[in-house]
Amino acid sequence: MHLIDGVPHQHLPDPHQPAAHGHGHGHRPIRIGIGGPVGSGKTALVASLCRALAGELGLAVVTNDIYTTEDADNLRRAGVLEERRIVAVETGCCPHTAIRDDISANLDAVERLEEELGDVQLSLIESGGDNLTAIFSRGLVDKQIFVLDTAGGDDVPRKGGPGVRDADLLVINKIDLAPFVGADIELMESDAKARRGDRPVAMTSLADGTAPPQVATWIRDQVHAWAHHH
Ligand SMILES: Nc1nc2c(ncn2[C@@H]2O[C@H](COP(=O)(O)OP(=O)(O)OP(=O)(O)O)[C@@H](O)[C@H]2O)c(=O)[nH]1
Ligand SMILES: [Mg+2]
Repeated sequence: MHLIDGVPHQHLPDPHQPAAHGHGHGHRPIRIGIGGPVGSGKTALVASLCRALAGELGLAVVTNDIYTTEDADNLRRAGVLEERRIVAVETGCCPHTAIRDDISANLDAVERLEEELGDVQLSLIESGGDNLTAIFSRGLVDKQIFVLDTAGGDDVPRKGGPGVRDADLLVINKIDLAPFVGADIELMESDAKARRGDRPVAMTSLADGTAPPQVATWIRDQVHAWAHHH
């Protein structure tokens, strides 16, 4: 049992879509997860992407909070996307459980939203803020972004961990704050790149609400590649 927008919800199999969960079925939209530590800028990134992409792509957004629907409320209040395109999953448990171990609440929410809206080309799923080891199950998302920030300490990329190392895109956010917190952003970028092989790193500031162009471009590329191959 979990809550979707505050309403108790039991996970029941849908008789019309027996094997609809996870990978490999039909022409569903690409699902991109956004994870990372508490306060790194996940919701700010989602908001900026909605501003940049809502005019060109059918969007759906699922947010995860442990006890509240705050992130979804913030996005609705910001008016970055039609309210009906945003759903909150309230898991009542550790954020990583809901995106990695027991993904049923999130799968229910995203499948339901995609079905209701009918025009979705990109679903964004924001994890609750967690620690450096929290990554999404590949049964829930097709690609994932991990968001760090300079204020969390410039040694974090060096410490590595699955998010830093394996996320399809690593975002190092709040570069505008680096001078105030004594963070060396060149060091953060080079440490991150050293752990990631060819996988991309984006250095960003979301302070003015504008989507970082390299992130928006990366998202567009993923959406187009997905549409092309499915
Ligand atoms: N200066 C500055 N502030 C930022 C930036 N990105 C986000 N913030 C602020 O940092 C705070 C946390 O941002 P959120 O987007 O809520 O972070 P989050 O990762 O969604 O947080 P949780 O969902 O609680 O884990 C907010 O007050 C944002 O306005 C940035 O690039 N620069
Ligand atoms: Mg958030």
